[in-house]
Amino acid sequence: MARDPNTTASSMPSSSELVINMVLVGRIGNGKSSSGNSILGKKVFKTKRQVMPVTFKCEMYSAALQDGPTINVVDSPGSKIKNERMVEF
Ligand SMILES: Nc1nc2c(ncn2[C@@H]2O[C@H](COP(=O)(O)OP(=O)(O)OP(=O)(O)O)[C@@H](O)[C@H]2O)c(=O)[nH]1
Ligand SMILES: [Mg+2]
Repeated sequence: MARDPNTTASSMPSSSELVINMVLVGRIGNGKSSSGNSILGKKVFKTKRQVMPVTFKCEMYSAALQDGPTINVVDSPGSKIKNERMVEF
């Protein structure tokens, strides 16, 4: 994305003021919750190796990286359909 040439460095947020929001979506058991734990650097989302779904409702946890952005991660229940078909909706 092109940056506004009138934007000065002083008006840009520092990395510690940045907030990154992400939502994890995908098929059941494809590692959404595990990925969320890795991204946040802590084990907050429940993960399990099983065929049946593990996550049944959306949950959000956050982490503030030292001198870095705040990251909000929303984990979601898995889809029963293939990812390729999700983009058709
Ligand atoms: N080998 C391997 N295993 C993974 C990876 N990511 C997750 N797993 C394993 O896959 C299993 C399911 O991971 P979850 O993170 O619970 O998957 P999920 O997408 O949250 O599952 P649901 O909540 O049921 O939709 C766990 O036993 C994880 O340890 C990966 O990148 N590689
Ligand atoms: Mg899960």
